[in-house]
Amino acid sequence: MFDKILIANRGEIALRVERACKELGIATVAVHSTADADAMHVRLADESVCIGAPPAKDSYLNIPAIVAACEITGADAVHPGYGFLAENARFAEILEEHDITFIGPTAEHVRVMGDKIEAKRTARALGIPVVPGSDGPIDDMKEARSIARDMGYPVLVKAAAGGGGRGMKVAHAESELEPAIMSARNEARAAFGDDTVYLEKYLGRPRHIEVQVIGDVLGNAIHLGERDCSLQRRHQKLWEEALSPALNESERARIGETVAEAMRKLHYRGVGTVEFLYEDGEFYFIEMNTRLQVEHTITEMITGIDLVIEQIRIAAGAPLSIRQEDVRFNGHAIECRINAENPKTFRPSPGTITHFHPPGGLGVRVDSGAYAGYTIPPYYDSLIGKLIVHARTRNECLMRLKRALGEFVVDGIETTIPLFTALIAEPEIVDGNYDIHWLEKHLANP
Ligand code: MV4
Repeated sequence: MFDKILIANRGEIALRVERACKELGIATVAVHSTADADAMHVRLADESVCIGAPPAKDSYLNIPAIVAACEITGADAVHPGYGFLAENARFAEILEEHDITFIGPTAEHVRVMGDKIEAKRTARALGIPVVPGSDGPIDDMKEARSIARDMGYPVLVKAAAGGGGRGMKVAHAESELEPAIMSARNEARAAFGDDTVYLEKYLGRPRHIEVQVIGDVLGNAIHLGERDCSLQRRHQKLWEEALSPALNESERARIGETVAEAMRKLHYRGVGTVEFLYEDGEFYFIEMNTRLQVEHTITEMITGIDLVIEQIRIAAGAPLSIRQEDVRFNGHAIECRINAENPKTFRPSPGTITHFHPPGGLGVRVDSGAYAGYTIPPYYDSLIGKLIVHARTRNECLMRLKRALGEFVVDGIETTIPLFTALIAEPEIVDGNYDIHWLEKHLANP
């Protein structure tokens, strides 16, 4: 097992990883930019190293500085968290070249799943249902028109290097296809330096359902059920649930086992999330994330499994500590992302928190590094914490969530808390009857 883990991240996820390390008796090294010197993840770590100026490129994305911090402190493994370098295959390789363990999948699997065309090909070969589409990059308009005609409009143009909605354009008719491809290429070239695009049949009212998987070095792989992440605004998840209110037992077992079997065939090592669109009872693979996700917490609440402890044990070569038949889904969990943003305009609201009182009580968890007197820096994403609520049923969970939101005091900045209080009063939310467009439609016509 590792003696010392460097956490190459910040905010609530850095704290989350520190907690797992401490429970395993592993020393922790925090890294921080000059803007995060007073952050809680620095205070609670055993050691800390300043790795650069506030801009991420100078600090949390600064691979030489992070490797140097490992050398200085003698860290024998790095946990990347999510975002920043978590899905950077080159970072994983560089760490391995320095005999430092990257707590994550192999660089090979990070690379394969980072290319959305390669990821689809791999998923399909492993027996996972995928969205009908071009099966490869679009090289010329003649080919594109032919494929789109065969599929039927609307079609979606997607960037191979994309993900999270970047470099995506819809074409509702052939006349829109070439402009959509040109626009997607330009956006992809600017954002990723790679203008490779592919086509998919556009699904109009799907849900976003993702399946949590864990694999170990011995080739075991299990699934831990799904999460419903359909409540998003501009591809930013705000409210996630486990399990999905839309799936029945047989659908859940079918997609879970399909994914687990695929991960066994792939010899996938570590935690991962396989993302689907779900429409009219059918699942369509869109992407795989080879990292721990923000919303891993709700899976932990219903299964009782600490996903970060599993990640660390697996990276140290241990076998999975649970078998598929041991996995139980108890109750229901909902996570609300507390962002330092205006709850109506979503304009960022950085600044100093003057009072911070998180809710508590049975089934209430708050993962946050915020505290009274903490000044939220403007350089990073606006997430200041996650409110996670667990109860025996979804209705009890909604009641508990409403009570917890009412207790949550964050003064000095604006947050998304009032948004969630409003959502709980919406009949379609109470019924779990929403798709990926519901939130943006609701915000446009409250
Ligand atoms: C789609 C789609 C409809 N049809 N693919 C958005 C980001 C990336 N995860 C894939 N995304 C989508 N892919 C096809 N063929 C709709 C979306 C999409 C979406 C997906 C999940 C959650 C929220 C979304 C918001 C807008 C579009």
